[in-house]
Amino acid sequence: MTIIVTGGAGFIGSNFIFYMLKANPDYRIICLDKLTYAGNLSTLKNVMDNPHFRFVKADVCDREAVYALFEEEHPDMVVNFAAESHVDRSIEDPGIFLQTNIIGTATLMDACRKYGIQRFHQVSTDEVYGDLPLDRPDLFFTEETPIHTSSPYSSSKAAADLLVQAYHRTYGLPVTISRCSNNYGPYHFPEKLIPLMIINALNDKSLPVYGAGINVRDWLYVEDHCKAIDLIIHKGRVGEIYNIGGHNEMRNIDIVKLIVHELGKSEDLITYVTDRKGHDLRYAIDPTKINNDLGWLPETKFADGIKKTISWYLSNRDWWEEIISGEYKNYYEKMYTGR
Ligand code: NAD
Ligand code: TDX
Repeated sequence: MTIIVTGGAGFIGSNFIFYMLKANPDYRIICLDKLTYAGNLSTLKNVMDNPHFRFVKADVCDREAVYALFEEEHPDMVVNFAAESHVDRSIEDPGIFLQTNIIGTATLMDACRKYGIQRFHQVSTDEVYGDLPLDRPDLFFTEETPIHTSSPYSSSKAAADLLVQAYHRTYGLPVTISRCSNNYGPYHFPEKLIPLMIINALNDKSLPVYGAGINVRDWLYVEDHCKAIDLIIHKGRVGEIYNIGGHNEMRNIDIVKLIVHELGKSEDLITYVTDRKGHDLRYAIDPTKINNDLGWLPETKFADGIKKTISWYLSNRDWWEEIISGEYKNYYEKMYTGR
């Protein structure tokens, strides 16, 4: 079995590669990644010498490069993680989100049509469902919840999902889609809430909470997401969408306070800043379908996962110090100075 994993130098894609090389040691895994600001070759250093692994630097929108790789490798499956993934960046500059997330997905599926494939799996997000009200804890996203996006990021992901469904219906492409809630864990890029708060707290920098900090996210440890995708690509039904989430809803402010306490820092570091435009209030996944159909259940409790994550950032300072000393500095100043 040969699998092309796109976006494998990023947060979830890299964790998926590590998981797959362990869980399916006879598989060949090829990572195709453009190495944007979010992709980091050092993340993959422990697998670079693995004979079952190959890294290819390419853009998913580059038709020639994608077709050449298919001709060379004849993949059995493609798992598409490659994306521009940060909501705040999409608000600043939507164009690249449309390019990578929509055109990139179409280009990969065109290659799958041309060369044949057993499965094209699209890694989507719960954000395509929009948000839920804070005062209706009884409501959850199911696979039947209508798409209703808020940000350029989520709109580009929803557009990609619609194209994936169209390629299934029109061309019979054997596809699956998964829509997961917020992930956390090792190799999470420092621009996102949890790593940003861990790193800022460690550096005694202020902790910028958007609005009142009462927005709710449904957190899942990244390895549980990887296990769900492994199940879906092997046992999931073609043409189906699977929601992934573990009923772990938390308010942003409670996450930030927990990190502050775990690190023995002061809550005085917390600063309330101008809210994100169009900020989604609450995400909450109903995972009944993947529980019932594939027997998937999350294995890592948040209390354990967040401790593991914090301890990973403590013992992998080189990884994030290199990131935050580069281009990230300009990003941080632009987004947070005087906010
Ligand atoms: P990330 O930003 O950490 O990584 C994205 C990776 O894609 C990087 O390695 C980057 O170099 C690569 N990439 C970007 N543009 C590319 C292009 N044009 N061609 C090839 N490679 C390109 O993102 P992530 O958080 O790991 O998310 C991975 C996927 O999972 C995304 O599709 C995202 O929408 C989805 N998702 C993320 C979460 C989350 O909580 N992080 C939750 C649900 C779904
Ligand atoms: O500095 C911050 N302060 C803050 O209050 C940042 C970076 C975020 N926040 C808030 C905004 C959100 O309510 O924290 C929450 C989480 O923010 P992000 O980490 O940016 O994640 P989110 O916007 O929820 O999107 C994530 O989950 C779904 C991923 O980035 C997406 O790729 C995924 O699809």
